[in-house]
Amino acid sequence: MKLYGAPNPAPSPRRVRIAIAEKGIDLAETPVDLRARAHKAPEHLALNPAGQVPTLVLGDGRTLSESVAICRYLDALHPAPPLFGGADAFAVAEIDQWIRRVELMLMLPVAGFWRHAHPFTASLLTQYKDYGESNRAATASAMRWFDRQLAGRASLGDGFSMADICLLTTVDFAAWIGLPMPEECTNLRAWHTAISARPSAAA
Ligand SMILES: N[C@@H](CCC(=O)N[C@@H](CS)C(=O)NCC(=O)O)C(=O)O
Repeated sequence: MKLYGAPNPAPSPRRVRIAIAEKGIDLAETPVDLRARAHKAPEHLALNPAGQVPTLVLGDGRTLSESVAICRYLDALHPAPPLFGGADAFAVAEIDQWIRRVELMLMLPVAGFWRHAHPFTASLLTQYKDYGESNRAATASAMRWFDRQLAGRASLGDGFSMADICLLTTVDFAAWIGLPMPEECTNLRAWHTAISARPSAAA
């Protein structure tokens, strides 16, 4: 297997590296130079038609190119420790639910700000700055919502899971692009401190 990715602060490849670290899988990442637009080169597009990272290429040439799908595949190959709920039907569904909420409620406005308001992406598309800036408030509002959900909880589901990995990488990327956690998000901050202390978070 070959895993293509990019170093931090890119959040999606980091999800896979954290999952790999949690499971102790021996799989190094081959970096794709995003600044040089290597992810849009024909060789990479042939592996990942979205022109993004991460991308996993199996020994037989089949590919996976969504971070959560890659982690789900690795979880099936290396079930311990389970990151997607293992054999517990409710846990599996609950983790799916949280991952979807992270993607749709938080990652979407973070990505909207990154693409349409951040100077680093200005040369890549026509930016609609008003739309981009509107994602500041949407991101803060989503973080406050997660903060409320995390009251009295150490993880999104019942124990550390892929959902926590998705939230961690999104919150960290948001902070890097200038969308920090609102001051009053004490539950989210406590969760973030605890999850960041796991050795895998250094990935
Ligand atoms: N849904 C994808 C998102 C992947 C993604 O946005 N990757 C970023 C790096 S974190 C990327 O390749 N950006 C370059 C681009 O979209 O052109 C996943 O989770 O795998």
